[in-house]
Amino acid sequence: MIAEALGGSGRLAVLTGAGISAESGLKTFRDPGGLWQQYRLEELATPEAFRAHPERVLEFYNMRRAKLSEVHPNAGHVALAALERRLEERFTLITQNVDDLHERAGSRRLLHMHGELKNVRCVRCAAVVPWTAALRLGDRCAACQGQLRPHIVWFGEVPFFLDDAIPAALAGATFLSIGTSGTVYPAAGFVAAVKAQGGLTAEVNLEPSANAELFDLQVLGKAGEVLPTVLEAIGGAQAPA
Ligand code: BV8
Ligand code: ZN
Repeated sequence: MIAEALGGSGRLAVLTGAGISAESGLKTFRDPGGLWQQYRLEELATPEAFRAHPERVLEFYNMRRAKLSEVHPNAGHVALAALERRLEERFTLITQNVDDLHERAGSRRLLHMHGELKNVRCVRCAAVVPWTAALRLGDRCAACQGQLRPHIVWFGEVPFFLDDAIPAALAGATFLSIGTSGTVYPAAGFVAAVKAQGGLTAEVNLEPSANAELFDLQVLGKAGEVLPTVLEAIGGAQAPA
């Protein structure tokens, strides 16, 4: 059983993808009806797209930022926050998601490797600024007057925390992947990195991911239904810190 396997006194690194927010009402990217079936990724989620059609790109992220006020964390987000409170510094949550549902559920040891919808960034001085309204062309950085852009890692850009916090979280840890298709690198390579160090790997996903063969354990099901039981059992099986 996954809980006994993941229990113990070691550290746990969790990677989440769009699947964990699906039951909250946010679209995934690659499932039927997902964002990349409705829109062309190349026209919205690349630096080239922002240079060529800035208004179109800003509108896409404005729409997704506005949607956040209509959704709430689900039982999967809540279960992860509860496990964090139990494991404390032995726990790290790495998310590819740009929504804010993990933090609203109470997660704090959280790394947004692909950025956050609720922040924007200056293209000139890289200052990061909280932003809840629509972002318009002409909205400028208060410090240097540079154009503000979504604080999102687009395809071809380097994700955050790869130099320090993510390798530290993965080193010697057990790895649990939740609700991600395993198609976007470097995140899709984390499971191989953990396995190369001898760590145990598990995934919770609706369907097997593209790199399913790299997981020692697999639980197929909806994150919001599976995680409360599985994570409670993992927390219970952990030795005290
Ligand atoms: C980089 C932000 C260099 C914007 C995103 C060829 C081969 C290999 C790699 C490449 C290649 N060509 C290019 C690359 C690199 C490229 C890449 O991987 N491309 C792929 C597509 C081939 N990667 C990059 O460009 C990255 N940068 O490589 O920099 C570098 C790197 C390291 C060191 C030095 C240099 C940048 C990638 C960041 C891209 N940004 N988006 C936005 O949000 O608008 S990626 C986008 O996909 C999302 O942000 C998301 O984070 C990411 C992953 O998607 P998933 O979360 O997995 O979602 P998906 O829909 O695919 O899957 C959902 C899953 O949930 C499914 O499995 C489904 O079954 C499951 N599910 C559904 N419902 C539920 C559920 N599970 C549980 N419960 C449910 N209820
Ligand atoms: Zn600036």
